[in-house]
Amino acid sequence: MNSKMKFVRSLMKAAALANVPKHIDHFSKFSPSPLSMKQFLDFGSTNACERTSFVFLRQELPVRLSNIMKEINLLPDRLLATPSVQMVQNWYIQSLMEILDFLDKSPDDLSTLEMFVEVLETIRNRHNEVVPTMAQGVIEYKDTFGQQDAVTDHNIQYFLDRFYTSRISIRMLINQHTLVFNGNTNPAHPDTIGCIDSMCDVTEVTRDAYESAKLLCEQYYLGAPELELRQINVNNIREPIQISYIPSHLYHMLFELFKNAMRATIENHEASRTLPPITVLVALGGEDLSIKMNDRGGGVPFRKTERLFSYMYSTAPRPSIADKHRAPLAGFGYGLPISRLYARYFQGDLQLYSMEGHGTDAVIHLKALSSDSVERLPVFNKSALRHYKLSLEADDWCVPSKEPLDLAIYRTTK
Ligand code: W6P
Repeated sequence: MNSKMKFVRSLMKAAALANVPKHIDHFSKFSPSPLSMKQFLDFGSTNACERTSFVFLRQELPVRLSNIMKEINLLPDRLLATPSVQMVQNWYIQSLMEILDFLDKSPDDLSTLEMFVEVLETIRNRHNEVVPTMAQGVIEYKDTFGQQDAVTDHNIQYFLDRFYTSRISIRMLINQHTLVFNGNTNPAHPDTIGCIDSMCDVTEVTRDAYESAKLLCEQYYLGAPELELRQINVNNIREPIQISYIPSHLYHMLFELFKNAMRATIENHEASRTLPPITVLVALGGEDLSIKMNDRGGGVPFRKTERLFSYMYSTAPRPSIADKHRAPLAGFGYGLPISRLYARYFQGDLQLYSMEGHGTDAVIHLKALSSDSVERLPVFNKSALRHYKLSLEADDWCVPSKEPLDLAIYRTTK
């Protein structure tokens, strides 16, 4: 490329960049359209139409991107200005522009559809490191402005829960389109459409996740607790428990829970020669599929359980390379909060019930029926805006005093 062409290119890029805020304003006026499991499956089944999927995505992806970009812009300046958050914001701008390029292209050109798949793959790769990069931004913020206060913690929690949910949903759309229309079906799993398995065997995924966590656990400690797995299928005792679900999401959640349960069990039984097993119960009812994982790892004080899901509390500097062999099996990462987002993404949830002195129950609730499995998506609207504009009100509960009671205060008024 000669220098004149380079100059013209840079002018064009600057012009495109200048228009980005207008596009964000336009597309953020639309609400994201949540898809049901059935709609995902239909997009990828025999009557799948790449053209239809393309036309849907070139609108829906800018809508989801723009909705969350509005919220990024509302972050406190001190966080927004960190190099990490700036980098993430630039990835979003770049990706939005690349999709907008398709708005004036004909869906009937095969080359358009081919290029679109390539661009989606580029975008997916560009955003691979968003989670650790945002975590780095939170660290930079904490380093500069000191440790957590309740208001900042609440606001960061609110934003990151929505931001990561949006990211999960955008990656889901990209994965479905690229997997379904790249023509490679997986012969080992005839029931999978893209990354969804319409016959996802929950017990099988549970065993897989246990085995991987066990291998990791055995690398750090001398052994690992055994697994005791039971299942209850109300509809038919003998039938395997299968639902329409994304096996990789389920695996992610279970792997995270197993690591935590194993670490707690081992660290709580260092003095004894035997380890209590981790017990898992999978129950399928008419509406819910629930997975309860119990450990006897001594539990967590009730006061501290909320922290296990806090992005602010759980961001510690990543272990350096030199420390890698000593990196703990679990804890201090975004594993738990993000696992809960995966569960909530299709209208489920993930909850912890801990009894200090005994152990912990971790429960994943999922929808048993694909008709109930619908994406749960953040939308940027007045109500969301209020969350960012309003810095939390002053606390309206008394602070217990640790000072000895001074009766003189009763003679003063408010
Ligand atoms: C603990 C802490 C924890 C978190 C998540 C899952 C299981 C456990 N057990 O002690």
